[in-house]
Amino acid sequence: MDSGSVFASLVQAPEDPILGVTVAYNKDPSPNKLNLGVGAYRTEEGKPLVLDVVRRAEQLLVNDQSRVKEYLPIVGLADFNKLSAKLIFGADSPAIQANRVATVQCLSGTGSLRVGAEFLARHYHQLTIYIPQPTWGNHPKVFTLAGLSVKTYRYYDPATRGLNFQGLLEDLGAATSGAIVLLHACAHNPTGVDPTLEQWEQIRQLMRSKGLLPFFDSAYQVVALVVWWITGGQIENMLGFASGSLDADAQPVRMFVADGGECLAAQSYAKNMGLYGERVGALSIVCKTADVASKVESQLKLVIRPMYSNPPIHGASIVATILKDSKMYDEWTVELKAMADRIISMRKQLFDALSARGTPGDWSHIIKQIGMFTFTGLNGEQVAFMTKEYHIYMTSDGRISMAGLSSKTVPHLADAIHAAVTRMG
Ligand code: KET
Repeated sequence: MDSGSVFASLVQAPEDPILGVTVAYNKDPSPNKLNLGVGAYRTEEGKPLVLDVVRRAEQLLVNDQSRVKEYLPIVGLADFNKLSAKLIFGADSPAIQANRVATVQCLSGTGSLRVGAEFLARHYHQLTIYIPQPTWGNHPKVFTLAGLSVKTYRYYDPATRGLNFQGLLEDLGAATSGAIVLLHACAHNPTGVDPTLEQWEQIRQLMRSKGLLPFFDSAYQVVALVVWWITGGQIENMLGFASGSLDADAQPVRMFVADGGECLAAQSYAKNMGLYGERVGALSIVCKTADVASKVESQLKLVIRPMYSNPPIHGASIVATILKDSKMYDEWTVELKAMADRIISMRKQLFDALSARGTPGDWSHIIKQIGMFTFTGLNGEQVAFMTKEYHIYMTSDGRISMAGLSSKTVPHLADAIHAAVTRMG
């Protein structure tokens, strides 16, 4: 009896394309079901992982009787903000030294993107934002609801399963001058395809020449870098990073800061510290002068205060505890390396399993792509088939979360892909 309800005319909304995969998975009674939808790390036993260093930081926080539950300032925990800016821009970043970075603690990556977008919609002269095609499914919604107008630039070429660099340059070259451009800082989601450093440099030059404003989404920082270093056999670099000696220019975000220009960056600690549900993130806006940065921060407070007043304290305290203690920081990178190693091993095992089955097609992209996901190239029909017949859950664009796989489940997935390709090809 809903006819009397003032909401009776509502239609049932569809589930979210990514988070809805988990909803469907949870409803499936099959003992063989496998969730490769959401990008969340799982252990070899298929269990969620809380990092040891996070447990230790939490213990320290609980034992510290001087800690209270007062409201944080609107911009969040000061230590956390400073450490987050250092993590993304580098400890010796000239922009940080010159106090021209405004950093505010936000609700994980999504909240940071939303606060940044609301700020731009109010204060930036161009309301158009270009996002890559394809991109994380939530991007267009976050930006549209904040009041920006979303356009796309070419990014991925399904034929080569690589970057459509020519298309990207053409589209950004034709973009309205001054427009905002969303860039994935590393480990592009869903494709796992990143520009090379040389290509980044060309993108930077083009964007700066047209006055396009970079907005970096950094949801996979460090995880992706660790994977990259390991695959390049340069593990020393990772340890160098822990001690702060990694070449600062080796990261796209830092290239854009080094040229003295302005940019925005949304950071998430969901994946790289496994703090998904704690909702810890930061938005940084790099400005030309300290004076502008101070005004920007004051305006960010006006965006945040009526939205959620101020951010939660627990997750940011965990992050600050780890980042400011060099021993805990090192432990964190070692645990990250273990996660990255497991993801890379899953890539190799899946590739080998498909080769062993003689599955038609070239599957080398499984080992070439970067980060948590493999963009398989499977189409919506093949994905639906795998879900129905094999109880394997993934997003309909054919993306699989490699972190959700284990040595035990690889054969089941390989069987499913083989059947999908040979029967639904
Ligand atoms: N940016 C990108 C590119 C991204 O993949 C995610 C999450 C986020 C931002 C936001 O993460 P947050 O938890 O707000 O810090 N992606 C995974 C989870 C999700 O869709 O919410 C995913 O793609 O599976």
